[in-house]
Amino acid sequence: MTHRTRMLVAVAVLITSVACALLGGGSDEGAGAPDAAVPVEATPTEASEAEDEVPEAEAASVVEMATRTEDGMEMSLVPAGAFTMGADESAFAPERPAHLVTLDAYWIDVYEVSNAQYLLCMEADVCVEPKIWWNKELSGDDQPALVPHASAEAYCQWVGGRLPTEAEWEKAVRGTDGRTWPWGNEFVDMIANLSSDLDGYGATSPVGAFPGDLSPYGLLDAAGNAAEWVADWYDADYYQRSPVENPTGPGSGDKRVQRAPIANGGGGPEKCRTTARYAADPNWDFGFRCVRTSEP
Ligand SMILES: [Ca+2]
Ligand SMILES: [Ca+2]
Repeated sequence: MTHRTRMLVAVAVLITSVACALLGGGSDEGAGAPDAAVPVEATPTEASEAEDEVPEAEAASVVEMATRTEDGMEMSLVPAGAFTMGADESAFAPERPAHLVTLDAYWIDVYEVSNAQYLLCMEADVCVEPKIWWNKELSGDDQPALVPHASAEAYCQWVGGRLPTEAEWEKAVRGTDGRTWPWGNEFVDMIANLSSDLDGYGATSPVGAFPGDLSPYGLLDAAGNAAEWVADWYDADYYQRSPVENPTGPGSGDKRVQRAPIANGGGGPEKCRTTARYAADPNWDFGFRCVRTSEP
C-alpha cells in the first residue's frame, strides 16, 4: 500500500559568476513590502568578503527524494550544514545582513501543497475548507491550496510534519551558494509564474507547471506561483540577531513571515528573490509546503 520511491539524482550545480543585479528601490504595489527606499549600504569590498565565506559550504544538489504516504507529496532531503542567509547587497533592510546559518537535516516538499491534497485533509476531518475556494480561478485541483497560517500548520501536522522555519525555507530555495533566485543569479523572463499573465497564468498555475523555477534541492515554484507561509513570526530586524544554528524566529508576534509573494500578491523579479521576506496577517490566504525531520 505504501509506495516509496527513491531516487539518487546527480544534479550538476550551475554556479554562475555573473554579479547579482538587484532591482532594488522600485515601486512595489504589494502590501507588506519592506522599506524599498533604504539605500544599499554594503560596499563592493564587503560583498566580496561575504561571498568568500560561501565556498566552505558544500554545493547544494538533490541528494535523495521520497514520497509521503499521506498525500503522495514528493519530498527532498536537505542535508545538514551551513548556508548563507540574507543578502548584504539587498536594497531591503529586513534581508540584511548576509549571515551563515547551520541547520540540521530535514525533508521538504518539492511542490506547493495542492487543492486536491488539501481536500484529503478535509475528508479526514482535520482541515477546514479554504474560504478562497469560492474563486474558481484559484480552486482547481492542481493549483496550490491558499489558506490562513493556522490551516497550513494543521495540514503539515496531519502529514506528520510542520511548516518550515524561515531558515529552512530559504536554504531549500537558495542552496548554499548565496544565489539570488532559485535557478541562479540572473533573472529569466517567463521562467516562473509571476504576477503578469504573459506567462500564461493571470492567477496561480498548476503546481510544478514551470520546470525552470527549480531550486538546487529540487523545489519547484519557489520563486513564483503561490506566496508561501513559513512557521516564523515576522521581525524585520531578525537577521541582525539570528542564532547561527537552527533559528526558529521570534518567540511571539502579530504577523507571520510570507515568502515570494508573486502570482497572488503582485510584484516582479525583485519580489521573488530567494531572500525576499514580508510580514503578513496570519488570516490572509497563502500557499505552503511542509517539512519533517524524519524520512517520509
Ligand atoms: Ca502569471
Ligand atoms: Ca511559490
